[in-house]
Amino acid sequence: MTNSNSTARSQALFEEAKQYIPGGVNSPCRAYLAVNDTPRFIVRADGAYIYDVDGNEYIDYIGSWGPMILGNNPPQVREAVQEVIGNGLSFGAATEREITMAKLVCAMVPSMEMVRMVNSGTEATMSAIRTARGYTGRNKFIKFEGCYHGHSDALLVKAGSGLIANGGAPDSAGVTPGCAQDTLTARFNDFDSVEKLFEENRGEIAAVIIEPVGANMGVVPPAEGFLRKLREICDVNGAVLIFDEVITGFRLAPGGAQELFGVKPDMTTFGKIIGGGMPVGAYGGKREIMEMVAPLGPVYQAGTLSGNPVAMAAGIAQLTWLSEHPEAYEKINRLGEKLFGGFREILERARKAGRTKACCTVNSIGSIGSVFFTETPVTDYASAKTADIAAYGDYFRAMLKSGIYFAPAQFEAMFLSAAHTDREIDATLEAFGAYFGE
Ligand code: KE4
Repeated sequence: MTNSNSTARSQALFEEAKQYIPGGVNSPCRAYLAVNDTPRFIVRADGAYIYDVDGNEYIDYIGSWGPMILGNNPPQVREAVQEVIGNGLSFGAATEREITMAKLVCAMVPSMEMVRMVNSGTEATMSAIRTARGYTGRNKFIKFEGCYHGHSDALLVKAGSGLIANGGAPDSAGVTPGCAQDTLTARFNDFDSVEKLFEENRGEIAAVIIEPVGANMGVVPPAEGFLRKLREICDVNGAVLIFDEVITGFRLAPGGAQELFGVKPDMTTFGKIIGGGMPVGAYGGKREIMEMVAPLGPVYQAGTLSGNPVAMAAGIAQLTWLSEHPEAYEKINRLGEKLFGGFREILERARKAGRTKACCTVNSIGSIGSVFFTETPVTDYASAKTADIAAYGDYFRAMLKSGIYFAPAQFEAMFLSAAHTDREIDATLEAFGAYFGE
């Protein structure tokens, strides 16, 4: 691609946006603050590519932060939306398509016996915690430092993603001590820290919520046996094990991380892929737990646009295609291996050649991964935080100039899609190699 790399139009739009929208963006992850650059305003995306308002074309490794597993603007999803949009955008009433979606999710994810649609991952995790509290009659729950589960108050404690993008505090103003007092935090991949909390809060812990693969402190896979031990300690203590599979769901396997690792949670939360790019989240799991949810049970949760007919059409089209094309997973996992393995080889050569910028650690699993600018192996939040944010910013800006669109923050994931091919991977490896002096 021969990009002008002009950002004139993006800059002008950003200045205007900042007058009306906090920070000029509707989500901090898009602000490019952590990489000290101008946010690229996007005009369209197609397949493995995304295009900004200045006419620049990029190979896309964000994919709308995960939803675009089929690639951008996939015809299967677009046509499904076009088919239904003429019937009305929303009814606020029950529709058959919601049954189709619920049955599809339960078929793809065996631990799901009953599911409720919401409009975001945030709503899904917030509702799952409330349901677990209602089901157990307990107040406290455990989350893990560096994991991000959306922006509901009780979960904005030692969280990841945009909270730590700029090296900031992992907590948020406006979350009251009352809201956060029942949120206990353990360390990812440190089972002793979990055991300690259960001992100190015996009989008081309603749930453990975890990203089965951390992806909001950068990508951090679970240590061997870690998830199984969480399963066991929750069983012993009668706590609800919640897998937040907003990123890993329908991506690491059709049944998500729980299928890949063979560990069955009591509840699972979804977002991103389940909506095919439309605003959809979902939570569900064991029938006896989900029967606590209104109108059946005493745990209240509602939503004007939950199960929206257009969003359901998009999500059903994407999930149906994924469930019928297991080869898509072979492809994105192969390309992931090639890309992240290629990064490691380039860095090894750079290290051997003594080129200074080669102090990086690459974590990956399947079609997601992160390049951390630290020589420390990254296995949790503390080790992720040793990364040099400024160095990441320099790398990000250089790669963007080479037409490669990575996450504009060190503590995010990169996402591949079924629309990526060897051509994009080879071009990315070439740009990556050039950056590290090859
Ligand atoms: P949403 O409310 O953004 O749909 O989902 C929240 C959420 C929940 N759980 C996990 C594991 C997540 O990764 C997310 C959202 N992820 C961020 C990216 N790190 C979304 C991007 C953004 O906030 O703009």
